Amino acid sequence: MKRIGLTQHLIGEQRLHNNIPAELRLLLEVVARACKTISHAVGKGALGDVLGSAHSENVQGEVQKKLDVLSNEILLEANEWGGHLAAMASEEMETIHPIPNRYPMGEYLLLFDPLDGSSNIDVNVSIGTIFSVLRAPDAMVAPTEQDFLQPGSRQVAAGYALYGPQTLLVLTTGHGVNCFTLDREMGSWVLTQRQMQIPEETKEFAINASNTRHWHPPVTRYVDELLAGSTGPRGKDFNMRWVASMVADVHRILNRGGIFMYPGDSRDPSMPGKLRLMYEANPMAFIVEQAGGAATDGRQRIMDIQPEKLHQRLPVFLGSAREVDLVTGYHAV
Ligand code: AHM
Ligand code: MG
Repeated sequence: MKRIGLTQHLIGEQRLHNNIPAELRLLLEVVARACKTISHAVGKGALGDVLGSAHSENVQGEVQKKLDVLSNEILLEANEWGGHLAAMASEEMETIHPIPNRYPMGEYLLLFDPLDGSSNIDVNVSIGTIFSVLRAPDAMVAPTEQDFLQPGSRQVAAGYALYGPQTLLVLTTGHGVNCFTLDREMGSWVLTQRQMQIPEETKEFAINASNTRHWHPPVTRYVDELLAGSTGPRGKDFNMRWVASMVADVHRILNRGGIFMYPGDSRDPSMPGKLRLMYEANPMAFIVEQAGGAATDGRQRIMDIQPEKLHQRLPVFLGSAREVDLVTGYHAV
């Protein structure tokens, strides 16, 4: 089989669709390279002295792990100097990170969750990096947080790296979803799955069931119907899976179908959900839609939401379109 690397794939896509100018290609190559470095650090574990807490908190009040901080630094350093970006934003930083004056300023904005699945970092369960690319507004002189607040439908690219038994890179630039496997000996990303499509028929769902008692009625109704199995209204048995790393759960759904839910619940009205719109839900929604699935917050398409804050949270329902439509419909009654 002829091996196609990331660069060759991106150039091929540009020739077909004229959607990846050289500057965007450079950006994606640099992000992919940073993910290789993160993968290497993750793989060292205790031998690299990278496990455990960094003894600091991020803006969301979550305790940062050493690998959260390290992955954030790797992405910042890799992307600062290339001239392709105007600014970056991250789950781990309170506000945006403009490109320092000593480097040329590019026309893209990059958002990332440097290491998603924090609770799995120290226990050797799959974790990942999620990223989203936006175009900087035309007349922008010095980037501000406001410049990032664009709906997900404006993303020009999104992807995730999955650090599991294999290291994978899943990427969309708006013409389907492709998956690359890291060849660890060669240090290169090799195209291994083209045009991924989420199967429509599914018997699998993902939700943190420990929150059951806090759910709102539409979520309870939907999950109860799944749990009722072959004797319930769905007429078939469903299986439950929850990795607690969104990247791993989404990757399973891309390959095998299913629905991922992190609903809002009745605990804290100021927390409409756990996941963040700009660097978790939007990139995943873009990928899932490009693979034929759907993504809503229970009421509307995630990518239509006009963001109000960089670290805005929301309920998330994504995966096989029929299932997402069903639970979204339950919110309307
Ligand atoms: P993180 O960005 O701090 O890692 O949080 C996001 C993660 C998702 O990857 C995952 O789906 C969810 O939070 C897990 O939540 P829970 O701990 O409730 O299972
Ligand atoms: Mg996260």
